[in-house]
Amino acid sequence: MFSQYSLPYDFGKLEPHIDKLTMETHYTKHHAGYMNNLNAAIEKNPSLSNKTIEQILGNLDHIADESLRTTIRNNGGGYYNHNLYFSTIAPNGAKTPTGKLDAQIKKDFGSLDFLKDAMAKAALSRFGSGWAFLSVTKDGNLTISSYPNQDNPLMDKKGDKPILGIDVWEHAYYLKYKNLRGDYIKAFWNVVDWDAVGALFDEK
Ligand code: MN3
Repeated sequence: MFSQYSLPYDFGKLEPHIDKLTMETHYTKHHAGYMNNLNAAIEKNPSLSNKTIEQILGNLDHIADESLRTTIRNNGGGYYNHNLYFSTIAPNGAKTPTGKLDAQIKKDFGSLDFLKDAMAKAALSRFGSGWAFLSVTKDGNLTISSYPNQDNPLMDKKGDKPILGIDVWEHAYYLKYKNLRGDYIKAFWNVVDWDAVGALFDEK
């Protein structure tokens, strides 16, 4: 059984950048919904029960039944993506990366601001619902990508591991920002905890 990343702070703590109702709905309804649907699908298909979520999403083609594969892709992807999202945002998180991640950002993007611009562009240009991710490649470089729905880099089998994701489904911002996705993305940078992102980079 998969469980949600447990949020170590109250839903209102990311105000004014991400409002309380959005955080609460996003975590207790959307994220919990993906997790519950994933667990229900796995309960009916015990062969998946001893696998990690990374193993499951990296081998979707091993699931023969098309309907089950779609269920796992959407809900397993949603479960994984939201665990990443909620575990890398925090009130009073580290405002800038340090150590190895900082060095790699400078090497691959020139500066943190260039990285933010590139990731914001990927998030803004995603038509409809989806995500923009910052990932580590198997060679240890950083790369930015964008995916529709709840897809993510694990599904590509290239060995990329996401370390930060911007959720650009409207449920992530519409209550406060309405149609202004760009304003939400700008606000998102205020709540990223670069220590959490750095820890994921280091454990790659
Ligand atoms: Mn979401």
